[in-house]
Amino acid sequence: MPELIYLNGDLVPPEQAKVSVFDHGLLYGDGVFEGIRAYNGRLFRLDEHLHRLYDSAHAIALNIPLTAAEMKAAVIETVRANQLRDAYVRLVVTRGPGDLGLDPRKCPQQTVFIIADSISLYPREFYEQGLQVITCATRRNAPAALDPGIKSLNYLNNICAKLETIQAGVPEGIMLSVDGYVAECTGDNIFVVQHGEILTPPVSVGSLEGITAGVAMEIAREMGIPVRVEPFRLLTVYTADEVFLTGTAAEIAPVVMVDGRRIGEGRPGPISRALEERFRERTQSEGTPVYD
Ligand code: PXG
Repeated sequence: MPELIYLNGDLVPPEQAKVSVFDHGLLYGDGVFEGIRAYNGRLFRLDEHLHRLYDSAHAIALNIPLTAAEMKAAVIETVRANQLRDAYVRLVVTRGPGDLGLDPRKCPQQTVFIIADSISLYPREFYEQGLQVITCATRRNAPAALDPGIKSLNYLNNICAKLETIQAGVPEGIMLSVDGYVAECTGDNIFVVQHGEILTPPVSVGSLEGITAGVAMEIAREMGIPVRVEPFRLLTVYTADEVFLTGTAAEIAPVVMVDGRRIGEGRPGPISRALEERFRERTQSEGTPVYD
């Protein structure tokens, strides 16, 4: 449990960090969030996370009552107040308390909170042996209904898919678009490796523009591995040489089985391994310092 939570400008103990039952973040999922990690006393890709937060807020006409610079300072202050070097930061902005109707104009004061907690890591076997995943029956939200590029508090689409993975006893699940293209996983982006090239779906299929995915593509290009961003179907996943997932929580995680089909040799492949290693190096040396 963290010692202090940032809530609307104050750092308060967790038992005092409470929001109203009239908050539209709670009543309607009307709000946006980010999940950010700190490694070795530095916030990894903080500016990119803040950029995505402000873009998501703008897309739903949500006013964030802090400038990006003030928000950045608040995130740093919260990590520092909890004396963390390796941390998971959850930054949430909701429409704020209103009445029992959808109308966002009834919410004069947005709610901002930041939780900085110690990180709970995935088991080492996930990375050493690779993950088994399934394809979920729940399709990813159609961009025309609710664009998955908006990191909103409406995560029921992902939670319904997550329930399927729990039922199947696997840690993650692939989500397809309504028309059957591979979109992403419940909380990660997906990549396949085929004939020495890396392939990932465009966000237009219906996925979040992942910050870890961006780093993985940067590293791949530096290594001279071609990266293609194109729509593909499950067959491309089943027949891939390698599959891996990227996300702030999972980092870069190799996949070795999809719907009972072995991927490649059934072990994490060389490109996934190389990306994982270079990603770890970056997380240890890059980022916005929390302590100076
Ligand atoms: N797709 C979805 C739907 C996500 O929610 C990603 C992709 C990966 O994006 P980033 O920017 O993190 O590379 C996410 C992010 C958690 C957790 O606790 C989930 C995410 C981030 C942090 C923590 O499960 N999802």
